[in-house]
Amino acid sequence: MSLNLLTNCKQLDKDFLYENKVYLCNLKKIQMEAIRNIAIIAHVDHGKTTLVDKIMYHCHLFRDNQNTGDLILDNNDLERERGITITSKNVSVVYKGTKINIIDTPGHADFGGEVERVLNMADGVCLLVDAFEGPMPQTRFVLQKAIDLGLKPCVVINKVDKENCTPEEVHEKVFDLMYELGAEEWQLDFPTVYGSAKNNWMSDDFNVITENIEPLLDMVLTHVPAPKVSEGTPQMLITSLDFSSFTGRIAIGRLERGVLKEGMPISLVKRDGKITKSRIKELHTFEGLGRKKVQEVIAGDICAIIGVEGFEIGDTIACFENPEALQTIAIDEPTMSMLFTINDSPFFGKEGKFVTSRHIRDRLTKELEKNLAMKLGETDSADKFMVFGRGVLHLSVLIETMRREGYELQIGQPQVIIKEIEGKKCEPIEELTIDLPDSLSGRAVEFVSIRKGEMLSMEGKGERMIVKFNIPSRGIIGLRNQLLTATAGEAIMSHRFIGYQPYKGDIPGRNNGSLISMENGKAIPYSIDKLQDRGKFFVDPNEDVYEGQVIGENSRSDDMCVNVTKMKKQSNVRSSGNDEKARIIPPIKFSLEEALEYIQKDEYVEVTPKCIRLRKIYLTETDRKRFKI
Ligand SMILES: Nc1nc2c(ncn2[C@@H]2O[C@H](COP(=O)(O)OP(=O)(O)OP(=O)(O)O)[C@@H](O)[C@H]2O)c(=O)[nH]1
Ligand SMILES: [Mg+2]
Repeated sequence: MSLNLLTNCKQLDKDFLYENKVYLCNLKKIQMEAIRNIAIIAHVDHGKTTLVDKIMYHCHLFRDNQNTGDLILDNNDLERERGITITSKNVSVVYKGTKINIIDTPGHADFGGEVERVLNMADGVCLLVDAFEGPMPQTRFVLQKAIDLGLKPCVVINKVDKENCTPEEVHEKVFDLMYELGAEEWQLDFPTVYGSAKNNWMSDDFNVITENIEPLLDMVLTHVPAPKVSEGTPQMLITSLDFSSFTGRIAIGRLERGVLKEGMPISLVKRDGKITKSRIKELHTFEGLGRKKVQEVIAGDICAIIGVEGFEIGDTIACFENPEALQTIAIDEPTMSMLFTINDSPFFGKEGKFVTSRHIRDRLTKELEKNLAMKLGETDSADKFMVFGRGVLHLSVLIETMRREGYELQIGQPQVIIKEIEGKKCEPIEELTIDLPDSLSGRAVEFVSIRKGEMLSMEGKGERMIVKFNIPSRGIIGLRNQLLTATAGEAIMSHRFIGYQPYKGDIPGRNNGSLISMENGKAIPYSIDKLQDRGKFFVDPNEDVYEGQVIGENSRSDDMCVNVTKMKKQSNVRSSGNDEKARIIPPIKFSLEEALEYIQKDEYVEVTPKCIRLRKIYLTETDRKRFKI
């Protein structure tokens, strides 16, 4: 945990009592029917979490002089490091006597499953759109889900402080998009506010800067309907789960109908219709950043239930005597798979705590409980698991989390899921948007075309160009790296799955082969220096390497075995050139995603709490020849 975050947390703890008092005072004013449940949805980085910060400040969840920092809800390590939201979060505020339950959602396409799931708790959405970028691929995806679920959209055109932004045009585009997505008339009649979450203001008119974000909150109160509550026995769809080491698993969802009470017996209707009986031990509602124990919850509110056993997301908590199930949650299928296997490299067990196949299986099974867009498949070996997900980032976040928890494992090259549809081999296709400096757009088109992408449109915006393509998901793997290198980090790309289409033919792989270590031992600086004209290295001088490890990239297209463990021959004569003169170029260090996108079919990424190494699946050259992959 970063130091900053730690101090933040301590500060939060200290002020918890104070906040609770303020909160309870506010709460007294609430009439229970005054509830609004909203989800904040948008494309990645359009400012959702920043806006939720400002809402929390405005509704006095913190003391005026309390410094809680930015992006309060992006509170796990990975979210902080990457500056993106990965899991959705619930908070609640009280505004003008109404309790607003707010669900902050992730914007990256790989976490779309998370958004689909939590939208089931909302009655309305705040759709944020960047006033410069306009609707982007994920805007479309999340809006489609919200429209399909019959939620009321409220539009927030954010970042109007940006230079060259076009709020009016963006507003029109949002309308067109909604129309295209089949919104009904009452949805098309959406209210809009403009503003800058970062600068803490929202307004009905983007030319009129206001003092705060009240216009947005007023919009929510006026236009998002209070939860529809029908008469009858209790019904709650379990939409999320949480875990506490004291009380075990906690079921979270919105109570659709009836009343739930502490100690009450209930029925749990599983997704497949089976019914088990259970009892509610404790009930909580969301209050501020945390939760509060309550005696009873009435329909419309979002609550957390402790004590129900054997539940899964998508099950219904219903009346003990006459249980009636709600429609369960449907989520789009995964499009990508990766092989997870135990680490069998010579460095096995040196750096990790959890290394056996049972450890890995248990951890993966636990993940499936809450990560609905992920699936687990068996293989012919007890040590290997096929994990299916929505994209490289979706799976790599899990791998990175496991690595930090002390797991050691190896991952195979990401594969897209190929399907046979009407006798034809079909593959997932995505819409890809690349936003880059005008002068470099030619390069981007070239890269994408090689990867079987077809250009759909090209639109200039100031000095930048927005190019849209349809491209097989296969072609996207590794593209980000290539584009960033070619554009000196200037390209921004995002993609969205659109459907399956007939297979587009072979896509050429990496141009360069691997440099493979021939021996176990230390990488001697002298040897690295001698081999530098053969390619680029991934290992540091004096790092331990093993036979079969991929230690660099060959400048040619084939693989080459090299010996970096060779010492310089000792001689009596002092040579004029010695080791100190060796000028070793710093090695290339891959992030986990880069490594996963880099490897070939016959390679693994070895992931341990300390290292990310690349290796050949078969470590010796004879094996590689014998079992050609
Ligand atoms: N110029 C400008 N920048 C903003 C505004 N609102 C947010 N940002 C910046 O945009 C970046 C992304 O903001 P976040 O709030 O993390 O965006 P998000 O939508 O939560 O992103 P994900 O959760 O990863 O989808 C941050 O650097 C913010 O400071 C705004 O109104 N104007
Ligand atoms: Mg966010």
